[in-house]
Amino acid sequence: MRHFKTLIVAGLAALSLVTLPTQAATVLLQDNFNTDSAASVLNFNTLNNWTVSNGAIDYIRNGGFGISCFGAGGCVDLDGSTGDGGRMTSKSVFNLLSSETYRFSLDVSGNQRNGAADSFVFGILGIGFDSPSPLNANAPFSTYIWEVSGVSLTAAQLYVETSSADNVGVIVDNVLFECLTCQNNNVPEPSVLALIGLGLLGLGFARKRA
Ligand SMILES: [Ca+2]
Ligand SMILES: [Ca+2]
Ligand SMILES: [Ca+2]
Repeated sequence: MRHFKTLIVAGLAALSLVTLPTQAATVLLQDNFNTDSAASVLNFNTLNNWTVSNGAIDYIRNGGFGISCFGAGGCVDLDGSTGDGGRMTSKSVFNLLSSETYRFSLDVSGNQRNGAADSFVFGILGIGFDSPSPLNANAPFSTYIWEVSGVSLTAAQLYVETSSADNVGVIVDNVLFECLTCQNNNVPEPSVLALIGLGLLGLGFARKRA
């Protein structure tokens, strides 16, 4: 019983290490696509934070192929160059709690290359998605927001996908996934949970030895 108590105290200490100052929302994933590659790459499949499936995407450096990203840096043409637009799925998985509200937002423009209007969807696998109206080629960047609450799901993954199949798709930049209601980062990413677990193990062993 006493040992159990010790573990709880150790857990609280470990949690306090990853607690950030009070803020309005807890950022769970943020990606501006600025460091994935130094150059534009067609049919790119090594994004830092996303896996590509169900087709292909192109990685764009600002100005590449005549495409403007949201600013300097990089972004994604959601329809690569294989005639089959792709799906990006987050490598990070999230433990979503039904008591919290989450917001998934991203900046998206039209294809910028005079192609037909393009559809896209973005959402969370296993929960649902938002499907904005198709974007005309010259539609400027706008921020699209989808909020979800009252759902409980472990290993939730974000995704963005297009049905475009003509090699020119919507341009995606600045993905942000936040918990709007979480206090004190009480929904850490699994990677952080793992670190806490390791910390607990270490502290447990240290206590035993002492
Ligand atoms: Ca960017
Ligand atoms: Ca393309
Ligand atoms: Ca298209």
